[in-house]
Amino acid sequence: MRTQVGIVGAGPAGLLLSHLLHLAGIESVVLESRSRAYVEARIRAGVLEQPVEQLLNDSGVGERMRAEGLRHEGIALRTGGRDHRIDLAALTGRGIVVYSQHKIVQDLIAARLAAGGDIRFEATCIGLHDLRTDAPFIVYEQDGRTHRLDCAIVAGCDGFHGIARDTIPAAARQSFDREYPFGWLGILADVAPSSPEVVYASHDRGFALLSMRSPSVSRLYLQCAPDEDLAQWSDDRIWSELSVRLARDGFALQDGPISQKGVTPMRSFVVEPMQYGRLFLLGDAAHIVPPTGAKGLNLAAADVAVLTRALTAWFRSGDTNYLDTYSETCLRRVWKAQRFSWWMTSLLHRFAEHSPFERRVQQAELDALFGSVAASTALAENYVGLPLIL
Ligand code: RFL
Ligand code: PHB
Repeated sequence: MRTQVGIVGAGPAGLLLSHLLHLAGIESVVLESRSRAYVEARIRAGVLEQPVEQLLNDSGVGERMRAEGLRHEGIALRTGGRDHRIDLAALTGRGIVVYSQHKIVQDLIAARLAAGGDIRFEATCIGLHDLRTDAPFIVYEQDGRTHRLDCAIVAGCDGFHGIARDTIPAAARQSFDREYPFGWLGILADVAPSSPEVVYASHDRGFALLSMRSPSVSRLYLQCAPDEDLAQWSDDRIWSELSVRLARDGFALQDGPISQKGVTPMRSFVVEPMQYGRLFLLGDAAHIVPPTGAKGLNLAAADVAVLTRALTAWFRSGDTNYLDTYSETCLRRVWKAQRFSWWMTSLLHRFAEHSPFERRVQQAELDALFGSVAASTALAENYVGLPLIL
């Protein structure tokens, strides 16, 4: 079997890449270790930056997002029982859309299959070979048999725990890693969101976040230990901790049945470069951000935009300029998002190791932000999203 671009992973990065390449007349095959049902139900990100919203609309997969996505023009930062609203629209002229990642995955799979696209589910890649030649190939297992996919380019879109990144010899890559001394306990609940906009709360007992998925489904998070034992968290305990951390005069947190619970450890990670011969890394395979800035999915989409431009030029005319600068171009945006996500995380979480002095400095930084249009604008510009290609 032969194709132009062999794509490992059917998350948002792999699927969007396959879709945009198809629009540019480039063939691909997507190999995904999980089932279609599994990837279509995996609950993850929810906040789309404006440039990503536009990319989905411009490429013809935005119909359901336009109908069901929740358009927000601001976010609230809550501390000391008071809200400071970051007016995204007034500060930047733009906003965000709250729309579930798993719906984007569903929309992209539907679009690829309708266009005759080749996505192979339950097909696990076990090796990427001859990456430094012009005839690389992927070995994968499906239906108990081993198969080979020959391609001109391999796109490693297999997430943080995939195989693509580790295929690059250790001497040819450098990793930058930071683990945070906490995680997030996230829930999905069948209850109308208690706030019309996303709320980021900094509290002495730890950070909390109120988000949503639809007018009747809420998504909330609590800062917790990175290895927090979920068994210790009854629904009642979760709701009562959320109401303490999200408290504000005139605000009442509505509770409801919890349909999903999970703990996510928090880390920042980047591998450089994001290319090795004919292998290109995209999305979580190359970088992880703590979710406080809501950047992970958005960064994956930006990598896809950069690689699509590069492959379009290369397949059309043999022009290697964009391909040669793929990693450098992506990393400019990746590091800006890393900085922003680290800063939002540091600003809003409770760090056990902080001295009383450092805690006061953290509070003063929030206060300085609230008192400054310039600082609020810097936050807003990053939150609504930098241009996809910097
Ligand atoms: P994914 O989505 O992990 O997809 C990788 C796919 O590769 C498959 N795979 C393989 N397939 C074949 N062979 C192999 N050997 C394979 N190994 C792996 C996997 O099964 C999977 O289907 O990576 P991708 O496409 O790069 O997308 C990245 C995003 O999923 C991620 O960055 C976001 O979800 C992060 N994130 C958020 N991002 C945002 O932009 N806004 C948010 O509000 C936001 N909130 C979040 C988040 C992530 C969270 N968690 C659970 C990590 C909130 C949470 C709680
Ligand atoms: C979410 O809705 O899941 C969400 C929102 C904002 C974040 C992270 C996650 O910063």
